[in-house]
Amino acid sequence: MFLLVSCESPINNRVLEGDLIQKKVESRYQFLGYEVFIETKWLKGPIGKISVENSLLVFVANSKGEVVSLPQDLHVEFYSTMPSMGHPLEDAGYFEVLETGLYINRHIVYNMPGRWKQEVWLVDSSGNIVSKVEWYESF
Ligand SMILES: [Cu+2]
Repeated sequence: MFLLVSCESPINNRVLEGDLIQKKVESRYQFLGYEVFIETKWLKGPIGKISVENSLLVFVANSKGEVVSLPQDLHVEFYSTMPSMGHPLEDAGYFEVLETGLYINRHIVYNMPGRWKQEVWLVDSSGNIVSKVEWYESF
């Protein structure tokens, strides 16, 4: 598993859904093997409740920190599991393009509260996961 832990970024405190234009990403995860970096921001949640759809925003940046679109043949997917109990989340949703380099998934559903291993996958046009980032959150 690949994991780069980034520090809490000032960008996380500034982003609102109505004000999404960011040209620099200062701290981020890298998809190892690719010059593709992401920063994530929960716009809603996360809440471990089956009745709640959570929203995750992903910024994609190049090695200079400029927000850019994903390479044409690649897309991102979300996934999560609860390691202590060995099950996945209820619904991983799907990402939509919001604007250049900004992807939003508004349909992430967890079936219970607890400690979750969150993943964002970099997926090619054949559906192969070519790289991933992961982090843990308790909620
Ligand atoms: Cu569980």
